[in-house]
Amino acid sequence: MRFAVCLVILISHAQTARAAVQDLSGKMFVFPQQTKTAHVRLTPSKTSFSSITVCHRSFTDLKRDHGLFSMATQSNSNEFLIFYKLSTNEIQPHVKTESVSYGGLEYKPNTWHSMCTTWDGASGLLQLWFNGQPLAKKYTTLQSSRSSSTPVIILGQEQDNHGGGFDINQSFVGMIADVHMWDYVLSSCEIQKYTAETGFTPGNVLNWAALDFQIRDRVLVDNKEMFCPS
Ligand SMILES: *[C@@H]1O[C@H](CO)[C@@H](O)[C@H](O)[C@H]1NC(C)=O
Ligand SMILES: [Ca+2]
Repeated sequence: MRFAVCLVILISHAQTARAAVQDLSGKMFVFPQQTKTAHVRLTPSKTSFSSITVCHRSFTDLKRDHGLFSMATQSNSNEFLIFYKLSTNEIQPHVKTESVSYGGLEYKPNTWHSMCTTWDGASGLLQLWFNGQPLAKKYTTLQSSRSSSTPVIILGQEQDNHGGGFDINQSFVGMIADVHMWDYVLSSCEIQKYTAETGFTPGNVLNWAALDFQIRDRVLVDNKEMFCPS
């Protein structure tokens, strides 16, 4: 009995340690296989948002639909989702039950793409910045993201329910880095600085340089630099 109690303490301690905050500057998550389980769960420092900005870089050669950033609440599995739809070659940001589409983008395979999505809860306007280029502002929904349940934020899989409901055919394979989230609309200038990787204000909800995350199954942390510095 005493041994069992000790074991429980050890296990819970190990889980706490695994979820420790890490500085991932210069690193990336590698999703090397198509699975319906492998993912990274990010713990945000805030849980309700009147506005949102999410920025990330990703690299893939997938020729099918895939999720790039999935935040679910108990009431909305697509509370905030960035999704690539192959059939129309569109990046589709979702807010709650609404979504908008951005087509005609050069979403080339085996290339890093920077994306920042801003959503202003006061006007309902959403805007995607693709590789530093601002795209048309589009209307989504007015309701601010206030929820009794803690949002679950997942990279590598697309949630169809709060923390699960994954579809192998929407999983992400490739690399994701530099994930930041703010609870306000980031200025154009700050988004340009993010894209250029020069001294931007890190996310106050998710900060890649102090990221609270847990890995499930085969996802690896690796160095992002892929070329010899000249
Ligand atoms: C995934 O896609 C493959 C190929 O299109 C299909 O055969 C399979 O049934 C799909 N799996 C699920 C779970 O939808
Ligand atoms: Ca889905």
